[in-house]
Amino acid sequence: MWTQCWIDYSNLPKNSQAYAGYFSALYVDGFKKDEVISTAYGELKKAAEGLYGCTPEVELEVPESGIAFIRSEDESLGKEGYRIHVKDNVAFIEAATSAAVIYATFRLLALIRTSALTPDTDITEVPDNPIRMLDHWDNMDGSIERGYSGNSFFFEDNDLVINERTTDYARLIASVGINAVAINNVNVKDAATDLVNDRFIAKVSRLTEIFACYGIKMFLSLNYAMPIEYEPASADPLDPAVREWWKHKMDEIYRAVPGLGGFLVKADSEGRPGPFTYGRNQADGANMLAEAIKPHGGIIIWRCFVYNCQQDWRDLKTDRARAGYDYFSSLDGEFADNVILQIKNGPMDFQPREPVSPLFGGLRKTNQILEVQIAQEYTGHQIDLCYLIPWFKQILAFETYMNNDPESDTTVAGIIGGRARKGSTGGMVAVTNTGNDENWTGNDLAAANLYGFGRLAWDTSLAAEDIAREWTSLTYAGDAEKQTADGERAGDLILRLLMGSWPTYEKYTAPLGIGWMVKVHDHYGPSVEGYEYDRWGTYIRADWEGLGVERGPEGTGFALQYNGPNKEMFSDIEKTPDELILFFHKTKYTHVLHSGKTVIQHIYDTHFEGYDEVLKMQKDWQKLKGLIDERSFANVSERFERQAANAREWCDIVNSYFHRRCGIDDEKGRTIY
Ligand code: GCW
Repeated sequence: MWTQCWIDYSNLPKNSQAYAGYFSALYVDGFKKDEVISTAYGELKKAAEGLYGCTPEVELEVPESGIAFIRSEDESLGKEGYRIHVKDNVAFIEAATSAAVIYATFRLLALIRTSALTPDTDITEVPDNPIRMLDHWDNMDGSIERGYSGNSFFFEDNDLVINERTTDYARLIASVGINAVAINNVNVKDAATDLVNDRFIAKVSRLTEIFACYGIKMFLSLNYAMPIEYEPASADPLDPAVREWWKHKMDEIYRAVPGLGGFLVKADSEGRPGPFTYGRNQADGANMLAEAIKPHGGIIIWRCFVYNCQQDWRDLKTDRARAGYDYFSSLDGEFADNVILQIKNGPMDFQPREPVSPLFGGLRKTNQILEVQIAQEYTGHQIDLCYLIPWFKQILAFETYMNNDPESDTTVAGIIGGRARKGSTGGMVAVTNTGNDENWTGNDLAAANLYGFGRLAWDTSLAAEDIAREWTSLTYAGDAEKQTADGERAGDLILRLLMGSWPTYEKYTAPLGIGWMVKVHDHYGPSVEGYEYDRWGTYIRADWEGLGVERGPEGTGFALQYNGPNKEMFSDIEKTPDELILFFHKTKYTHVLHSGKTVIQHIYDTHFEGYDEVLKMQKDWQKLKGLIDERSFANVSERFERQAANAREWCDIVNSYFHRRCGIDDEKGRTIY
């Protein structure tokens, strides 16, 4: 069996009796009784049974106490927004669509379970992002690319799996406002190509229906090269035969799966085929598919993760960081309306710290989705604790200076939320951290990233700390209120660990924005020069004098891809923020940072501190013994043990590598192994 994470209703919240009355009746007005409304009712029933052992009666009039779903004509709520308010003993959910009722129901239950619903509650929430999506990198053999929580629950032995867990998953992600999911790896290989063929299409269709009950659109990753295997024997996007083939294919797919949201495409990247093979550009490829899918109302999500992965070490001009902008910025405005470009948060690849991709603010006439990764590929494989929401908040807040219009919101959040340009659309997607482990996310605490991503994508103004507090209260419920021996609330302790975890992780791993000092391919544990000597060349350029890649005007020129003040800031080593200095500049070990420390002393200090902080987290967690659920306690204890060993290794290897490289001693005289 598997856990229910933050929507487990077996644990009564504080003051819970005060809310019992809401679960006595449900009244529905103005909605057709479709499967989505039934799902919302089902959820209320589940909660009522779990929390109070009762079943809400469906009544034909507004009950004296209970919950009421009311269809609203208020246009400002849009398709997904809702109002929750309390009058007398009734909690009202007003919304224009049944999908919005689902989101509101989960919200209402969260308010109740955290004792936050009061007689004065009156909240209206409309999501900031039109698309709030999770991408699975699940393969059909059941493995997951960059998966750290078991195998896929969608696929096994080259077949689709549909069972109770599928529904539980839909429920879990709908509860935090997710409205789209792509179920298969963007590297579409072998049997996965057949997801759109007769072999699997009926099961694909059933899956879309399960998600649809929760208001979620399902997507598939598509094999761009598919027509090569058929009559056109080509994937040239401008070849009429190929275009025809796709039109027929899309007709056929949508006949069988009318509810499909569309397709996600990785082309011309890391060995995947794409339009470049035929001398065409990325817009040619995306627009061909967009045209074919248009009659069916689907969308094409086209990834911008296109770069040359075999750069020669002697080549100082080619720069992987430049690639996205180089390939896509000149195509701005050429993509069809039903194409959305999916852009990774940074110009490289989900490092613990990177600058924001200059495509945000570089593209002015193109729909954009921000892609982040909650699968902890470079942030500790869900062994190490790394609550990523504070990092995502910084990315969203980045001012791109896209235009000079003071009226438009040109932060990343504004661009993807469609507020920077009239008529644009977009959103946020995370490469998901889920698998078939009992607790879904490997480390119990990694579920805070799944929860947090959904909540943040819904409301980008939420504080990372508030999200973590909410998650902690919902997950540990009554236990969160207990006190440790030294008088700290258990929930506060967990919150403290979450909030400190990303800064700690950054400290003991790759400093000052350099990234990439990980073991090659596997990406867990340190290997300072691993990628320096790999065919998959991604360089840190360390020598006896300093380290970092020069990306200013004298170097690769990457810094020049930014607008106005950002371009100036990143071009100048003196103005570049400390945390990104090695990303942008080849920097001497003796260079004095804004913090007042030299680069080398910063490296020593942060690595020692980071390791110490992990030991402290591990010790703090032990204070929860006997206070929280035993399974969860043991799960995280075991993870902390491994994290401590990992942090020790990082600290020793990084410090000794740089000590030997530069010969400068630690000011504090600590032993460096
Ligand atoms: O982060 C890198 C991963 C690859 C992944 C690729 C991508 C799915 O190391 O495993 O492939 O990015 O985003 O396409």
